[in-house]
Amino acid sequence: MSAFLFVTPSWDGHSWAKALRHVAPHMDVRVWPDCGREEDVHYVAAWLPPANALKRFPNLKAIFSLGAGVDAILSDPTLPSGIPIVRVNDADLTGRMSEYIVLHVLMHHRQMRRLADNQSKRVWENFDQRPASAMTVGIMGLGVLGTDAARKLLMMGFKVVGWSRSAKALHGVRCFDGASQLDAFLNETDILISLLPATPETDGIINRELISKLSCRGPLGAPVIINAGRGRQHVEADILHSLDTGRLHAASLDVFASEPLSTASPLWAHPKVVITPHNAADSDPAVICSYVAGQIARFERGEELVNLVDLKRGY
Ligand code: NDP
Ligand code: OXD
Repeated sequence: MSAFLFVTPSWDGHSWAKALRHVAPHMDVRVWPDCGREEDVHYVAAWLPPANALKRFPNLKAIFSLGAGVDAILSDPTLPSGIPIVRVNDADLTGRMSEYIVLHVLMHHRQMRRLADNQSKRVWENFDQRPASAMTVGIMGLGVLGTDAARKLLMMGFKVVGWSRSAKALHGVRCFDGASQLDAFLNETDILISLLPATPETDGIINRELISKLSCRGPLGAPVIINAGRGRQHVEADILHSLDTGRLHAASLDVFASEPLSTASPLWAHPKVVITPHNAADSDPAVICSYVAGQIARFERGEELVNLVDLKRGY
């Protein structure tokens, strides 16, 4: 007996199970907490699994993250060791993220909030509007998502710079890498995007000091931050302080240190903040289940799993 278990306490696991049964009708698919015999569970697919959940399955062969980020799985103190962890790398999710990035870059660049405010007051204000080529977008994280977003921003005419851990060569993108080149990257950046994973190195990276190093030479006179990576990366008090002093022009935040964002957070009502509920790039059950079923079929034929998480790097 080989069973597949969905551990998705904050999502409807049954609709995920239905999608997997559709593409792999032969599979014994179960939904947490109804695990059945724990020895039967060979594969788990997880999103925000409860701590200590995965150690219960002695015959686990692979863990699938149902999103691209794996920080919640890796933070489990009793995560079974030696089990491969596969993350999502799929064109559907990547395309959704690039939609979000292009949307928010354009929204700030074309000052849509100012226009909406003017409309609400019946004000006809034809302010100066610069072309995309006057704006440099800096992307922290040039992985699967950052690379696609960079490509699409270039197509819109923006200048694009990028920063990653290891050196990269991307056509049309000035690439920086490592801690020693971070300041040079920030100095070029008018709109900063984070598509970094959550790791100890990226925790709190978007703080007052980093913001003070961003360019103020862009068309808006102060930089913009768009965080679609992980909420632990930005320091909320520093974002608010920088917005209130004018050092930061605006921020789009899709991810937060604690989700859902507390109704008491001052971010909600801040006129320079755009909040989205961690939906920059949703995981579509039909798409992701066919990706997972494909990986299991490969694995059972004796082929390698792909898009494995590197536990040493933490992403
Ligand atoms: P990848 O692993 O493909 O890319 C991660 C990138 O970050 C790589 O370029 C990596 O550098 C870089 N990086 C990691 N650590 C550092 C560091 N310390 N300093 C500099 N660069 C660093 O991930 P994806 O592009 O697929 O996804 C990125 C993140 O986006 C996910 O981990 C997740 O947190 C978030 N996400 C958010 C979603 C949402 O809806 N808001 C949806 C999906 C993902 P290198 O290339 O050198 O390894
Ligand atoms: C994520 C995702 O990692 O939604 O946030 O894929």
